[in-house]
Amino acid sequence: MNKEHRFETKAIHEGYEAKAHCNSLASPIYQTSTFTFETAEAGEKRFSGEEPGYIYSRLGNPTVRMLEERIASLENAEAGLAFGSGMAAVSAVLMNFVRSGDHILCSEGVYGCTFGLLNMLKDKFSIDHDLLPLDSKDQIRGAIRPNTAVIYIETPINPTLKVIDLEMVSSIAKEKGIKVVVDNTFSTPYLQRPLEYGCDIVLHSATKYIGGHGDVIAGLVAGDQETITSIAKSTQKDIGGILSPFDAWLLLRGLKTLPIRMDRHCDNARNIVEKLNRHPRVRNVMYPGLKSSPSHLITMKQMKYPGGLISFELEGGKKEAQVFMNRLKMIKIAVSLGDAESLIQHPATMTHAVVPDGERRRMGISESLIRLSVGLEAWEDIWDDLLQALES
Ligand code: LCS
Repeated sequence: MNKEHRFETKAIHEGYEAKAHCNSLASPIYQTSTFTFETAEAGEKRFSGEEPGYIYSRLGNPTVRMLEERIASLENAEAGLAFGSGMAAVSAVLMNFVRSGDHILCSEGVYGCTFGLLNMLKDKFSIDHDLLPLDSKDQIRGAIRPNTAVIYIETPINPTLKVIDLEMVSSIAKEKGIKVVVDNTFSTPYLQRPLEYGCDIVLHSATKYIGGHGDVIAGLVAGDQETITSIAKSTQKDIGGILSPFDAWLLLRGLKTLPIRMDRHCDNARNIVEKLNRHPRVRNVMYPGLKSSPSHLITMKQMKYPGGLISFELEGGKKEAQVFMNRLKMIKIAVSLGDAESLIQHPATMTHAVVPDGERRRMGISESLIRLSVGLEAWEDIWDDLLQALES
């Protein structure tokens, strides 16, 4: 594969050589748990690392490896790793970097289960954390402690879509030798590549845009070879949250169309946002592409387009939000995002229900907040459905 190829080409070809697989156009699925050794001595050499080769699919699998090479290339990273879920990726990365007594600095607003994981690390392993807006140098410098091991960022943040300046955070982290981990789920490498802004590790819930078809749960990680090897040999191998070969194959397929799907998601979102923003029942539309958004300038700096998610509030509270959602006819009520189908959810009672009330409010998640993952349908049909639910 030519490393100079553009993103769209790499998304289709990187990690796969047909010649090495009977010239099969589609990549084969190595649906096997283990690999045989010619002799006992050959097995010994594989285990000692003296001879390269596959051993057992928890330690590596050819179909999964193709995916790992592809995501590494798309994120401009040295190496990649695949996991059985986004949360398996988040936990393997964090546990690789921290030990008991350490501190994690985290964006004020993360996916509900990441918030749950941070609390578990605190309660069980004395790994403390602080959640902060991370929107000024002084604030970040003031929050860093001698034991801060990791700065963990979601950007855009789920579900308020606030954007964090990756270059600013990583420059401060570098001064102090702290690792910066970025959850790039909402952007995908097509819209934003955090390693190019000096961050150390990027991860994804590949369940979302990377898979793109609502049929797989998966996680991906990319970064420098040394860190990726360390994760592969410890928090991946020994905790074991690996991806199945079939699910890796679904993601290889999903990645081929990622650029064109993202273009369409973003175009549709731009059209819907304009309409939503002008509707009298809708208030506080959160979309980093809006010129009025506090995140607009940073978005323009570090993202190709502002993404395919829109959050907004309606007049009223939980009841009004639920009545509105129940009136929708085509848009599906479901958590997850990044699928062909438009999906809508109520973060306060769904994805972020595990976050205590006060903390949730500090994250900017009110009872009337609704998150829409704009799908690939004709945007006019998505808008018609929203409009009839707003006006009926
Ligand atoms: N990171 C982010 C930003 C996420 O949104 C999610 C899941 C995860 C990590 C975890 O990934 P998973 O293990 O589910 O693959 N977010 C969800 C959401 O917003 N709705 O449903 C799941």
